[in-house]
Parts: sequence; structure tokens; C-alpha cells
Amino acid sequence: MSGAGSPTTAITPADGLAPDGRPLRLAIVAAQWHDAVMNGLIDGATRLAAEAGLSPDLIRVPGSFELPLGAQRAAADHDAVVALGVVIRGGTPHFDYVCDGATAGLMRVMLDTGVPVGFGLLTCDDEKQALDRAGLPGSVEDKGYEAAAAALAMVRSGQV
Ligand code: DLZ
Repeated sequence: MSGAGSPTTAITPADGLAPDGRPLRLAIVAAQWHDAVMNGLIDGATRLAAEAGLSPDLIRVPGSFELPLGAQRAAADHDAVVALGVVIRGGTPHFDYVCDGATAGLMRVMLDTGVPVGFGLLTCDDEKQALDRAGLPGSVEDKGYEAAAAALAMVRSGQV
């Protein structure tokens, strides 16, 4: 899937406010595998939050397979959740099980709770693909930032 064509709407502090004027509660739920890539994703989501005037809560889970439960817990007391993880293909079908479980679980959390979950799970063939999407110096995409923007956009679209 190409990242070309992603939305370019600028984020303003108004995007961080609930209709009653209080700041939105934003959680970043982040797996702990592949440190360098994860740091880039978390920085990207945090940068987006700062542009919206928000200080997100950072919740770490062991791996991407644990993202749905982390997101479900966060959805209980946040207006939006950003789920971040990196899974890199190995030599067994394990990759597919972790990616499928995490993806289906995150969708279920979003639909069951009605709380937007930004999908920042990188599913890559190798580390270079992940670094290219991590929002780091030299990266071509910034998937943590994009996932956070999507979560806030969904909060906004539910308010109209
Ligand atoms: C086990 C595993 C493997 C092999 N690879 C990754 C990975 O690339 N990225 C990731 O986020 N997590 C990985 N994990 C850990 C699983 O997501 C999970 O944490 C463990 O299976 C324990 O439930």
C-alpha cells in the first residue's frame, strides 16, 4: 500500500478541543519491539498532539499483539487512542498471526467502544521499510503523526 495521497489538512489548537472547550484526552499506546522505529513513531504522534495543544498519555505494552488490550483500556478514559507498533516479517507465519490479531483487535476496540483508534501499526518485510515510515531524519513517511491526525479527525467528525 502506497502512502501517496495522504490528507494534508493542517492541525490547529482547535482540533484538540472538545465541544465544551476542554482539551481532548489522547492516549498513545505503543509496543516495545524495534526501539529506533518506535521512537520515531511516538515522536510523530507526540508532535501532532503538540500541534493540537495536547499532552498525550503514553502507555507502553510489550508487543504489537498486546496493542488491542492496551487500546481497550485506554479507550475507557480517553477521547482518542493512537496505537503504534512495528512488526517485521521473519521466516515463519508468526508475522501474519501477530499482524492479523493486532489489526482485527484494534478495529474491534474502535467499533465496540466508539472511541477513535488511530492505526499506526507498521507491518514490514524488513527494518528498512519500517525506518522509511518512522518519521525519523531520512524517513519518507511519518506514520505516527498520520495515525494521531486520523484519530483526532475522527473525534472531530463525530462532533458535527
Ligand atoms: C514475538 C514477536 C515477534 C517475533 N516479533 C514482533 C515484532 O516484530 N513486533 C512486535 O511488536 N512484537 C513482536 N513479537 C511480540 C508479540 O507482539 C507479543 O508481544 C508476544 O507474542 C507476547 O504475547
